[in-house]
Amino acid sequence: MAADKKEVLLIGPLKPVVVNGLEAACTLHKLAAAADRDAFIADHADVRAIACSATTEKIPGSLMARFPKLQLVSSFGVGYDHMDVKWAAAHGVILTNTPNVLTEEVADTALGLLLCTVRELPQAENYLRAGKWRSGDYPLSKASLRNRTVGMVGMGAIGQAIARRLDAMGVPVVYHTRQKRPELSYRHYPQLLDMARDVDILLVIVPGGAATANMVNAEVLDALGPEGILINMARGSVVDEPALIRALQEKRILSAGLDVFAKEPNVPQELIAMDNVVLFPHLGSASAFTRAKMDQLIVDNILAWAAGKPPLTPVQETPWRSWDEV
Ligand code: 8YV
Repeated sequence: MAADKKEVLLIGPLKPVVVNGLEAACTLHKLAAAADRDAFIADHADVRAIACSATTEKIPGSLMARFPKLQLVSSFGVGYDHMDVKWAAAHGVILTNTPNVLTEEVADTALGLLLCTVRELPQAENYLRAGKWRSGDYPLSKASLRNRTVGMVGMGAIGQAIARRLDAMGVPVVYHTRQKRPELSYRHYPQLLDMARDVDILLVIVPGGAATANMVNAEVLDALGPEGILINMARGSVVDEPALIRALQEKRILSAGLDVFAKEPNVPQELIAMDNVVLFPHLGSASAFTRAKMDQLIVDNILAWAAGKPPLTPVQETPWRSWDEV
């Protein structure tokens, strides 16, 4: 019955899976369609659930505070550094993300970026397209995966999916996390610097946010050394971008493959000008197949809430106990 429909505020792009999925069961208020964003928020201050359809939409505490009855923010993306988790935890708001459904896709993309960077595949393709092959072969790639160990910075679900792929390719894997994962047989490094000294590829796949900000800094890059390759599949914030640019320019590391940047979609001109980097426009999960699953999970978390059931994928900082009153 229409009268029973829950009110939901949608922040972010009007994606068909999200809009259709939510409109089937809820009354949806679309912030993206509002002429005056501020007035629209004030008019809908009573909503108890928000859907957020893009990680580019920031959800600070000051925004959540404008909805005094807020119980749930169901967001797109496995990463949730765009939301103020501390505020939500302190105010009893459950945040949900979209893990699991993108794990294998992001791992596939990571392998693609790794191979492109190590074997210079985009550069070689450009060489062919520019008609240069007729005058001679593309130079041998400076690096190979055959004589290298990959040091994973982060070893969550996506990190492990990447490591499984590297296992199959016969590439040794080690990892750095704050806590050792006893269930894994890969060598664990408690200190990132020690691992950077021992390996020649760092593959970054940790959550963004304050705890990991700039953890790959000039010191880590110098420990990686002149044969070193950095692959970042996580968040731009994890790497000190100006330090990385300097290390690449001064050949203190060999090359980098980057799917993420500090100020997306703005990519520093210095990186664009370099031929020893491979740059992807944040492609990790970006297939129609996987994005539809992520969008559906935004909807399914809201539908669970609307039915008074536990959310499917609350983030660990805001575990679900009960919806006092839905
Ligand atoms: C998206 C991601 O590509 O899920 C995440 O956290 O980073 C990716 O799946 C990204 O959110 C697009 O902006």
